[in-house]
Amino acid sequence: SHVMATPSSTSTFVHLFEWSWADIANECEAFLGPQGFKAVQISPPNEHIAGEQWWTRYQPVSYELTSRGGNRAQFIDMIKRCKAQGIDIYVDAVINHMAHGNGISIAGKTYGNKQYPIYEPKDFHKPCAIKSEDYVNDAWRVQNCELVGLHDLDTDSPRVQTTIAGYLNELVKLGVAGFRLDASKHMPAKDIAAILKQLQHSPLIFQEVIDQGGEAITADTYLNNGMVTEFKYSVKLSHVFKKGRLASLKGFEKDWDLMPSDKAIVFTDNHDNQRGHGGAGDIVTFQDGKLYELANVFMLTYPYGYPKVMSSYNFNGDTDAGGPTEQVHQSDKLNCNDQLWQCEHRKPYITGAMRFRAQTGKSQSIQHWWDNDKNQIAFSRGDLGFVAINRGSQVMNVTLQTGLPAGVYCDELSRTSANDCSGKTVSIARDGKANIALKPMDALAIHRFAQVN
Ligand code: LM2
Ligand code: CA
Repeated sequence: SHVMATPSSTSTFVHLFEWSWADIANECEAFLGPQGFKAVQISPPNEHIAGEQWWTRYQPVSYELTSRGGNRAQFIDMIKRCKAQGIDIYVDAVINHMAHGNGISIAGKTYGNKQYPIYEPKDFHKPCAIKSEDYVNDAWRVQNCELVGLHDLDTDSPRVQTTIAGYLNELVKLGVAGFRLDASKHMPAKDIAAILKQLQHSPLIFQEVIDQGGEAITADTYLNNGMVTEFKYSVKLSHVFKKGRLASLKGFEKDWDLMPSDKAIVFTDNHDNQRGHGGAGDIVTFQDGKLYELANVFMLTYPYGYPKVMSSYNFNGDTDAGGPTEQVHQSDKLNCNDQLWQCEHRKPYITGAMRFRAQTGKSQSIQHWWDNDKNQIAFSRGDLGFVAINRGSQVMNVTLQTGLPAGVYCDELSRTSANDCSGKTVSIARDGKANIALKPMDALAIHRFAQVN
């Protein structure tokens, strides 16, 4: 039976959206392992419909490991090479539904009339379409009807539950350490519980439930099964960074009515809402440049939830567009640039904030909160670290209590690696106070384990 795996408070993971298995293996070795990320969320590895759009991955034809990400051998190689770097793999498991209509899969198989290599018509709910008003007033329809025409599996049936559990168990046997359960809101929590009960190990589970309030189905129903995506965080954090006041972030966990920290998966943006799909709003994304980096700095340095860094590609306004055809890692170059893969996780401030979280995770307390009532804030992580963010248009120049012992500290965000002190430094006096100077749209994060001797 299922025992819940929980992440450590020092951990951060990254969604390498639409990256191939070969690229992910290379990234684990070249960057993620050496920098200290905990895990990668990969795009769905199951056999899916043919087509160029990114969302073909969300239309399963079978649970065979043939996808745009690569084949089974490449999948296994990725897991091994990432594991050797200390990096876990989280699979995006699409288990609420199968592909819409009739067609051909990426592996050349045909499907149609609810006939798939692993399912037959009796494994599905009677067809009905989820209408937008159902989300507000009809929980049954949200879970038993079809989401955008995707044939809805009868997740209440023992045969379907065993088939899904078989898929997840197979992945765990290959070394997969966690699952994002896609479209969890569209499955009754008790069906998910019955599937998880059949798992032979304890992978980390996080359920994708879009709950921004006001709907018939609420995220809290799912907390007994594992972690849950906290969409309120993404929307509200985006709002504050784009058009609010950073000072209003003081005590946000209570103000925003969020789920408990140890249940929450948090993110600035995700693969859906960054392009106007699932639960979109006015979301902060890579297109916001420095503002986006500062939002990530806040997410990563503040002790709430298990943070997921989004790693995207330029889609030039085409919200259906698949990823670049160029691989990220080519023999002579790295295709991380404005036109192709965005590699947000490699932006120095984002990577640096991830390292800060790894170093300060032992202290969950926020102390010495300071703000100027506008867009300059600062806080300490107990006596382990101190953060300041200036999203304002004025220079920040203020003497603050840091809660840290006297010394000269290296800023984790602006140094080029964890072994040098090439960026800003902060001098803390005997009384714990320091002069904090930041240009507009800048931040710093210092901690006990990066000091000038
Ligand atoms: C999810 N979470 O609950 C994913 O995060 C989201 O990306 C998925 O939608 C969705 N649930 C189903 O797994 C994406 C995409 C949709 C796309 C579906 C299926 O956002 O636009 O729908 O995947 O590929 C597409 C078409 C839609 C069509 C449907 C069926 O956009 O117009 O509906 O395929 O052919 C007839
Ligand atoms: Ca369903």
